[in-house]
Amino acid sequence: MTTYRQRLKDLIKRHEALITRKNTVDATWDGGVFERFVNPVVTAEHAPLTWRFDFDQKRNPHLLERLGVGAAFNPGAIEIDGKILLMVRVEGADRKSFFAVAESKNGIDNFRFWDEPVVLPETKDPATNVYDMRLVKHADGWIYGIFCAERKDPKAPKGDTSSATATAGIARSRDLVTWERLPDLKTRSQQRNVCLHPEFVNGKYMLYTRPQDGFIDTGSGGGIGWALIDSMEKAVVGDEAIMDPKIYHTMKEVKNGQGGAPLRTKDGWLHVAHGVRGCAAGLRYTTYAFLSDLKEPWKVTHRPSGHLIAPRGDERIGDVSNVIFTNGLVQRKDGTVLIYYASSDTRSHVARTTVDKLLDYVKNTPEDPYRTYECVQQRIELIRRNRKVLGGDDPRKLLKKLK
Ligand code: M1P
Repeated sequence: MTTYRQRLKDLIKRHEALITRKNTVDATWDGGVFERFVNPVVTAEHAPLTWRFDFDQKRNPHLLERLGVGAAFNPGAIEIDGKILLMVRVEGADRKSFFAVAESKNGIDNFRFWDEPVVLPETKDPATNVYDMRLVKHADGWIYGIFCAERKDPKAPKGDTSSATATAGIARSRDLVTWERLPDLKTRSQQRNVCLHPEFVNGKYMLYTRPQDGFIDTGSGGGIGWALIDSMEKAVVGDEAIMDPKIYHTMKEVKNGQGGAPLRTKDGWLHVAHGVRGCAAGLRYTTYAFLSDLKEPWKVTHRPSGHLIAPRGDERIGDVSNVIFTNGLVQRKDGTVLIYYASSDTRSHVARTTVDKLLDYVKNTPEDPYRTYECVQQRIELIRRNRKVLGGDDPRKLLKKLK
């Protein structure tokens, strides 16, 4: 039998080894638009041992886990003073999510949680669950966190213990430690995946929204919407329009939602979002990118077809399988872009690319023509152009020339 002392030593050593393990580029991935990494950046096992175990030997002689953590996913992301901070959705074994900040110098590995989770003040109508915070450093000087506040549906018939409502909760901070809770966003419909645009637009705050008729089923809603609002202290959406609709037989045929705040680039606002389609296995979530106008960010100027990041290998399996979700991306000074994404509502990963590559991707990937026939034409055009470049159809001939 392992002694208490031995178990304690093993636990601490294993945890430290996990946190400090180096992450390396996944050499088997060759899409070119972004790099994948071999390891996730944050997992449930990254949660500090002090959040999970009672280290008082008298009270816990077997050194059992008292408050388990099941998942660490859908992180918001921000760079402050050269460090990458992730606002991770940590899910307890009790299924309640809470927010906690994990910090790393390079944004690729060595993410370590701060000592305590975030204490997010409640409103007068407390939410049962909160999750998926988009962190935005706004031009007004505050760091805003907009997240989903979930409550039991007050209209649910007796015995229905699963119907819920989704509302956009709003909080702001200067340091990610102390948070001021503001009233929830007022809108006509339910909302999830709401994100604040980082700059004022026509002197107002701009929100990316995702109106939905129900908690899961978006009904007549489901696209990425936008709205200008006067104040964050009393945030009320009046007019709301859809800028990126859901579309039949695409990877966003069921619903879609803005990811982290878009990045300002010379050619427009660069967005990474998620799209959902249906299939026999249920819903399939992937991420996609698009570009919108610098002055009128609701005008989408470039829509490359298909997904940017889809579940691959182990990423396909988890608490909610077949899901890649993103709500955080960071542009570093040197032009590197770190896209944080979660796989299957279980763990968090990073994809690394550059502004240049993403702009090339969004501007030069053809749009989805929405019909097989047209898609084949697109591909034949590519093949024929390549034939001219290669002087044939077989890239292996190039190998000789390259030697
Ligand atoms: O389970 C997959 C995702 O489902 C929801 O996203 P959406 O609102 O687009 O359906 C969210 O609950 C998200 O957290 C989750 O990852």
